[in-house]
Amino acid sequence: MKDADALYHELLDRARRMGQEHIFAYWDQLTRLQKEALLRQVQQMDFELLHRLHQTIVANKKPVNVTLEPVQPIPLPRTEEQKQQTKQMAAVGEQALRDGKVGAILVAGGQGTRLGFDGPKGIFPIGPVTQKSLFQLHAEKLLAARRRYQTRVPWYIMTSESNHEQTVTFFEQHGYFGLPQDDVFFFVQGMMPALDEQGKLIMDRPDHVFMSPDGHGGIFAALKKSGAVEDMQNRGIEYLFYFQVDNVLVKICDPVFLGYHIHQQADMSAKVVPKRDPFEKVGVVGRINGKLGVIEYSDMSDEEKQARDAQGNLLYNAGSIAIHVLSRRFIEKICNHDIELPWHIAHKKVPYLDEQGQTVQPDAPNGYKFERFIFDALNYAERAVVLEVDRSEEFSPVKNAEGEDSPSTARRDMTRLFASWLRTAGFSLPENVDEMRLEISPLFALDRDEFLHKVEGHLRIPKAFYLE
Ligand code: UD2
Repeated sequence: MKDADALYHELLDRARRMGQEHIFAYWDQLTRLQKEALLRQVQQMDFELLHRLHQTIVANKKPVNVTLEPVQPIPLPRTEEQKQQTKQMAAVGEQALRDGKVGAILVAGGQGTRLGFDGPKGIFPIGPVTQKSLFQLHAEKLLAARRRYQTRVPWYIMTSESNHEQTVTFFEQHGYFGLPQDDVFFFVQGMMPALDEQGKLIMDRPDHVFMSPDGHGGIFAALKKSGAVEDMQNRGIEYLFYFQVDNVLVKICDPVFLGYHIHQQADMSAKVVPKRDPFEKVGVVGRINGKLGVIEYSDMSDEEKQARDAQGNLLYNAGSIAIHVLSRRFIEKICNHDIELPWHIAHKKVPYLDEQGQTVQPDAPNGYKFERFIFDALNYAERAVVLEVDRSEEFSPVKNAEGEDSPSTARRDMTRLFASWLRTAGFSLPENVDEMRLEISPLFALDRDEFLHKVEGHLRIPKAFYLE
């Protein structure tokens, strides 16, 4: 670091010009280490950007006119022709996997506030019988895909400052769940400060400006900064399968989805399911002001959420399950700033300092946080595939401690899926399996077809059943 004193004066001057000099209010009371930490933090700050955000977003709260139109995804294969096409696309995807052109990206930087779990969400125990963690479940799917296609699939995992160490330690303690350590690449996403109603930075300690993760859209900057993009280039990775940590049913590196994306030379693609109900908390893939994109549930009006078409179906029904394929070239385009993703604003409770310099946890929202969303990149895709998939086979997220989208519904949905595999294979099971706990390791079978190949005959399944 430059001479601390000189840097302090330079940054104080910069802060003063932007009306933010209060961040140095406690300067004289700080230790040398605290001073250095604060300088390091302020040095990274883009005051101009924060000023623009305050001007354009916080100060200017006028509603923006957005036109929304539905899109028709590629439907689930029902006709013979559609089934044939699905097979062809799977073959394309499988070839890319065998050729070592596919990598996986997991975003796991979120804070999991709604689940109320202390620690990275990926370490949450979820296996219905084994209690294996979300991370292990995903890792085993990748390991199984590597074995099936005799390939390497580098795995890029985005963490945030608050959970990075715990995440890496968890992988180390578990021997990377059998994956070669060289093929697991952790990278940390960026942070953004918050602004109060007056556009001032919020301090949460005398030596620290409050910061929170910059959203999963921060992935592009973080991929570049960490060297992950370079790593993809060096390995000849062309397609990245993107998923979130919370979905227990995600078909990691699904060859059908990869195949469609590759066949249509898409930049970015998205999987969707029909919404469970008008108010389900998923974004909707649609045309926003004429361009393909995702409108987040919190940005839709109740009228839009409930709108119906002539057949009585929800008009905006393409629920985004946050599974994408991105071409590496498209990622590079965004990383090189050819494309700037917008910032979303959220009015939240942000810890702040009272007049005595004590940290206060507010009871009501007092600040604005800023996040970027990866799905806004769809707006810039010249070509994109939107593929409808079966919710019961591909989407069951762990979001809340109880009720919908919770650990118990995730375990139930895994059990139901495995029950359907077992039934197809001729096993006899009670009609309602919700009281049972069934689990089939990805290392035994990654999907229904593989399962059918491996098992034959009839068997009574005990109440708890695990197959590896
Ligand atoms: C997300 C989507 C929603 C729908 C749903 C499906 C957003 C804004 N909304 O809702 O449209 O597709 O998922 O399950 O994404 N994360 C980071 N860094 C961050 C913030 C989040 O890595 O700064 C990760 C987080 O760890 C998780 C994922 O992104 O894996 C989604 O985050 P979330 O749980 O906050 O999003 P949610 O459930 O509101």
